[in-house]
Amino acid sequence: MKILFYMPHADAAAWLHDFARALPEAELREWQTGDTAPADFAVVWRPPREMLAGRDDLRAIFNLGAGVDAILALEHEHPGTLPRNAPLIRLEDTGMAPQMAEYVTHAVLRYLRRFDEYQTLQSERRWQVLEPHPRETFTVGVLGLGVLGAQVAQTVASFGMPVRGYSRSARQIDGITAFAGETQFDAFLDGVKVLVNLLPHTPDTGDVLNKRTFSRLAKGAYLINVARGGHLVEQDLLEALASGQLAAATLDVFREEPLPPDHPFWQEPRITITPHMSALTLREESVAQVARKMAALMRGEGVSGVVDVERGY
Ligand code: NDP
Ligand code: OXD
Repeated sequence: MKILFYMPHADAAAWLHDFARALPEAELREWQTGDTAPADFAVVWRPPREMLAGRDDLRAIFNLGAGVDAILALEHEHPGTLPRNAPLIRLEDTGMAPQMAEYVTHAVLRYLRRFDEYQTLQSERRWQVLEPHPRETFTVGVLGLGVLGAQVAQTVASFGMPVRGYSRSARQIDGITAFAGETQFDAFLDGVKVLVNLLPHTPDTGDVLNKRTFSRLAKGAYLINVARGGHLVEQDLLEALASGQLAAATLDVFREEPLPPDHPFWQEPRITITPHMSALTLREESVAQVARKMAALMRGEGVSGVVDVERGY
């Protein structure tokens, strides 16, 4: 079995070492420009077009992340980049779900207990107890009830806040009030106090965090965006903060990453910024999952995590 690897800014030697341990029979190589030698599998993160175009020998492409928006954007820009018969397979959890649950729960509790405001009071040397937010109306709405969203929703619900979830098809998750499809979108949003975004970035979900969406939330709501920067209309967020419709936001993802030094978000104290770290790709778990799926495909078996290219996730 021949495996091509491409992951910019990663320790390629360490990844190849771990793959070699998991699949001792495999021949592994890091892809270099001009490499068109045969391969069975490509393991990639944000690959250049030349790596994949015309590679009809591939049995599958493994995306080293949960989101496939970047690789699908490449296909959209240059149709035919993805070999026709090789499925695109994404990571499923591989340790990202608990990280995401920690990140989002931390942000939700910070707002519930008003630590963001206590931080400001401390900077002004003011000793003042704030009226607590009532937990029973501190409704958290999670956009996306997939591998990550479902675990986030359940973890947040364990702290006693009402939790709603929104997906494309109907889902049933213990302790979560579920909404599905466009016709239930407004009912999902109405009165939500903390909106968490864990949707994939697709043609249907781009710009979903916009003025209209914010206007349906409770006055003084909070936004937590951990999915993709392309979901957020940036100017609408700044205006919603200025009007008080939103009280604060925690953002882990941005339209342009790294966030440019002159971006207005850096100047807005009610926006908390982290550098796309809410759920990092973990090498050990990812190699184990990908290696297991490669072995299954070699035996002619099906695997989960296959992306529906038309749907975009
Ligand atoms: P999944 O594919 O498992 O879940 C996607 C969820 O979104 C599903 O519930 C799906 O509905 C729902 N959905 C998709 N399109 C729509 C739509 N048009 N309307 C309503 N619901 C929709 O993805 P994951 O949970 O694994 O990951 C989610 C995203 O998180 C990734 O795509 C990625 O962008 C982001 N991410 C960010 C990271 C970070 O570090 N910031 C790390 C990892 C991921 P249905 O259940 O019906 O299919
Ligand atoms: C992912 C990410 O999609 O890291 O996995 O953002």
